[in-house]
Amino acid sequence: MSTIDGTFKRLIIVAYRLPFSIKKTKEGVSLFQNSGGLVSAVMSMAERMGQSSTDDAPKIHWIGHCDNSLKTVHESAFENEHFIAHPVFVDDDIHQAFYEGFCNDMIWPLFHYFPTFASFQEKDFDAYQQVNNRFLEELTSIIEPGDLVWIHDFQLMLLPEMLRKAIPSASIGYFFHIPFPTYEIIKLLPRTWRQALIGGILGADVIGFHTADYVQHFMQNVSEVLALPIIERYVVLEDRSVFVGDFPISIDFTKFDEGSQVDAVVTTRQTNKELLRSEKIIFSVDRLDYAKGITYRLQGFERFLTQNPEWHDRVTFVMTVVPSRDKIGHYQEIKREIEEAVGRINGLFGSIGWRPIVYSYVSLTFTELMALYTGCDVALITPIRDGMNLVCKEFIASRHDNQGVLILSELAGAAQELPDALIINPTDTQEVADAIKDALRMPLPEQQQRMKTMRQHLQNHNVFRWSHSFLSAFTQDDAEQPDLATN
Ligand code: GDG
Repeated sequence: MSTIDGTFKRLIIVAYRLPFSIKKTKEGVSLFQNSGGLVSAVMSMAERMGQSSTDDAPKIHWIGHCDNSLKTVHESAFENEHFIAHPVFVDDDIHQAFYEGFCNDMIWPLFHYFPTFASFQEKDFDAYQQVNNRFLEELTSIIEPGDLVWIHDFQLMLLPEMLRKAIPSASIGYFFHIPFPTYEIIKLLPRTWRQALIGGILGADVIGFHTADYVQHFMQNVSEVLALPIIERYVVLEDRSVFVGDFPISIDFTKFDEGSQVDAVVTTRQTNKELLRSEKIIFSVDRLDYAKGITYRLQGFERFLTQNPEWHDRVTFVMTVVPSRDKIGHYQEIKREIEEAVGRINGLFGSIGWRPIVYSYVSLTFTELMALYTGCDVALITPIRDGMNLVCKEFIASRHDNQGVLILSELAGAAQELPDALIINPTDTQEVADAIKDALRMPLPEQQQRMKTMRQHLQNHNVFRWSHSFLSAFTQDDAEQPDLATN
């Protein structure tokens, strides 16, 4: 049997979402593999493990939430060539309080610095504890000695400590995908909640964040909330120490680089160009979310149009918003604001032959997404707060032609790695308007030079390097760890 980095027997991923979506069909069920960064990274690790042994690549175990309508489906159906999925079923009312309540209406706004949007409900915290406990039950039913458990994201902050208590010798990694805020924000949480959440994460052996800032914020919270000693990158507990590091997530560079050449992408790109008939195209795509800064982005574009009439009729902003969480009030509100702004700007500046903003509220296919990444002149990515932001990295990796300009918010984690983008503050609508003008006029050699530098960085810092460096933290030399006896 091959091992992960020579140390672990099996990898168990635990994340709220399974690696595929499952649909009931007449014949049984169909699995649709999702192609997100985490799934690609994990698949490549499985392949690497297979290459280093005479066995086939071992399947990765993956624990995730599953809709109750699939409860009657036999467990053997939850398996494909890469993954063995272990579904976690949760009663509908508990799931709603956990997911729409605690996760998306409390942690998400609070951790993205929208404290006034956060709703602090005891019943939601109870549900959060119950759901983390349901994941624990599934985990303890499959875990074996020698396994490495890698837990993901803000939906499962209590799980590392729960697992540590159940199986003290377990090897546990935890990765946080959204920003980790300063203590001034965390302080808004009731004392028992903040102690439980930070203590919960500390059940892991290795904890990862996207940036050094988030690591620093986490460490500050560990000191303030739990008064635990910290030595360099380690939190020192009674009987063990926990490594906390920055591991910026990335993308499968080759998939996007090669995807740009695929026939269907080339054809769709050409069709888009013919339909839009615009000298320049600006593109953005985000899930519907107040943290993505979509309304400020529209204000910036409006200001650009007001100040630069010479660009009227010549530039089109293709803005795609992907439906998300629209049962929650703040999401419905932001959707209404976006649609009002688009209507107003198109009404103010548009003409019979020119629609300044082509807005759609849809999910794009991979081909459509690639056609827009590769067919636009400017990608306008302006979140008010974003853990990393993969869209900007995908845009760069797609630009095999070394052309195109990235305008990127300084509040996205990715900005720390991509200084060759035009970095803006998303609430400074004048800065956004100026950046749009600069991007549209940027000479080709400058575009190429900036794009080449960013592409080189992402080619080296891809998602495989991310997962590898996270997992390598488990095999660090013991000499690097703090001496517990002296503390
Ligand atoms: C969280 C953090 C962090 C988007 N629209 C379509 C589509 N997408 C794909 C993109 C990209 C992904 O969704 C979005 O990734 P982001 O990183 O931008 O944002 P979140 O979903 O909020 O993710 C974030 C991330 O976790 C990873 O740690 O970077 O900060 O919030 O891959 O391609 N894909 C398709 N059609 C669409 O319309 N096919």
